Amino acid sequence: KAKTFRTWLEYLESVGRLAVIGKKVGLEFELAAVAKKLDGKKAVYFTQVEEYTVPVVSGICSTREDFAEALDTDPYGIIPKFTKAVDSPVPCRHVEREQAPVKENIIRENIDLMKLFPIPVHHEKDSGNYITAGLFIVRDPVTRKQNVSIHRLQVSGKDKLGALLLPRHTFHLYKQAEEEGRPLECAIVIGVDPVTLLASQASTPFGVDELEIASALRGEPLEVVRCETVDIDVPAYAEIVLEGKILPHVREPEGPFGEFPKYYGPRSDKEVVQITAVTHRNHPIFYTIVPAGYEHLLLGGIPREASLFQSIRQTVPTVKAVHMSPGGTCRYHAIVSIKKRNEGEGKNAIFAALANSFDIKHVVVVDEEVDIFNMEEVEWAIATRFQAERDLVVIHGAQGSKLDPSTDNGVGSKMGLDCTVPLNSEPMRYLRIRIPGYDEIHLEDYIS
Ligand code: FMN
Repeated sequence: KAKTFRTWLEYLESVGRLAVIGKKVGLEFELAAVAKKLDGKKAVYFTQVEEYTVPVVSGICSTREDFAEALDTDPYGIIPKFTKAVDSPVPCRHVEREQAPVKENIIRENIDLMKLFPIPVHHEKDSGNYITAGLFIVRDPVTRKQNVSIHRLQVSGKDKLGALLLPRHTFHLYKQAEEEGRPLECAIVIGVDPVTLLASQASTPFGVDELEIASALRGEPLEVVRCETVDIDVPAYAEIVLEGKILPHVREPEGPFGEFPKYYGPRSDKEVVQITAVTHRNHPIFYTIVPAGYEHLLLGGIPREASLFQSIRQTVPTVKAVHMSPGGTCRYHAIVSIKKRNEGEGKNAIFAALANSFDIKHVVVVDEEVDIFNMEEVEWAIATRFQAERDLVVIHGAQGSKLDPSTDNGVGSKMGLDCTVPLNSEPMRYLRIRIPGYDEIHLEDYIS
């Protein structure tokens, strides 16, 4: 069901999880507002966006269950499956242009992105229309390995985009090219299956191609096809591909833009992508991610959890599960459950979590019987098992997220709460009250 963007939409429709909106919606705010109302509930398919013939989809995976289903597992199976795929990528399979639906239409001249596609304006103070769900693919000229990530893209002209490239892999390859005075070729892929979408967010060592992680997750090689004007391979069943190059020594204003922490990222001079060709399927479907919605948060959160779990396991082998909670933007808050065997391990888990990613700001460690995906349970553990004097860890002046407005340009404090029960405590003291037989009671048997 999750083989392509379209098969996934068909599946969602067949199980009643696709809201089809026939009413005409505006590109500015209205589309994003309706999609946001359905966030965490249903995917949405807008058939009529202003006068465009191209429909728009959003929210293809906005719950943990959605991602689990796309990956053919349950919510607790996501992290092990993702970790395994990151550890053992599978090469993609090249297909000819004739076998690639994304080549059904090829545009090389007079490209006007806003005429071609309904690219929305999402938030009040956004600087304009933004592509938020494009898989941004570049290639390392030395190893020939590709790198995939998502970058917000401001429509800055008919065939020009402004990009935010934080200092990670894409940025690194771009700087290398720029130092040699050449542009960096890229492809922006819109509308892929949810598994490939999730794979794009894997935090891997430099040199790993996220499309190969997608192949591993899918259990079969992803089919890819070479671009028309750049030396990049893209998923053959994508809805839309924009080919182009990031220009060397060019920076233009981009932003502000409403970001994942629910604040605006500032306007500044950023890299510019010149589009060289557009290819798309017949009757293409445009796809947008409403920033800071569950889809956006989970896409970043799930791969982070996989990496966090591995980091903690090195120090505390009995770590049971980790959760980057949506209230903490799926970036800043980590909830960790462990089976404590030695006193002090709760604190070790805090250190390991804070060392995993500079984004992690607050860590809560609980015993394994606390359901870390239920935030009321987590709060209960803080309320009844935590004493600040004994269980609190605070570190000042560490690097954090620059998008957290409470930091001083990223520099701020870290905090860990060890809510594990002392190993030597008297057994009744922390025994959770329980009504025998509760789980076996079905109310239907009692209420007619
Ligand atoms: N990262 C950026 O650097 N700039 C962005 O504008 C940006 N926008 C994102 C939008 C969405 C919807 C999502 C899910 C992620 C976004 N990210 C952005 C995060 C990167 O795509 C992600 O960290 C990726 O794993 C980086 O890959 P790399 O380390 O291989 O370059």
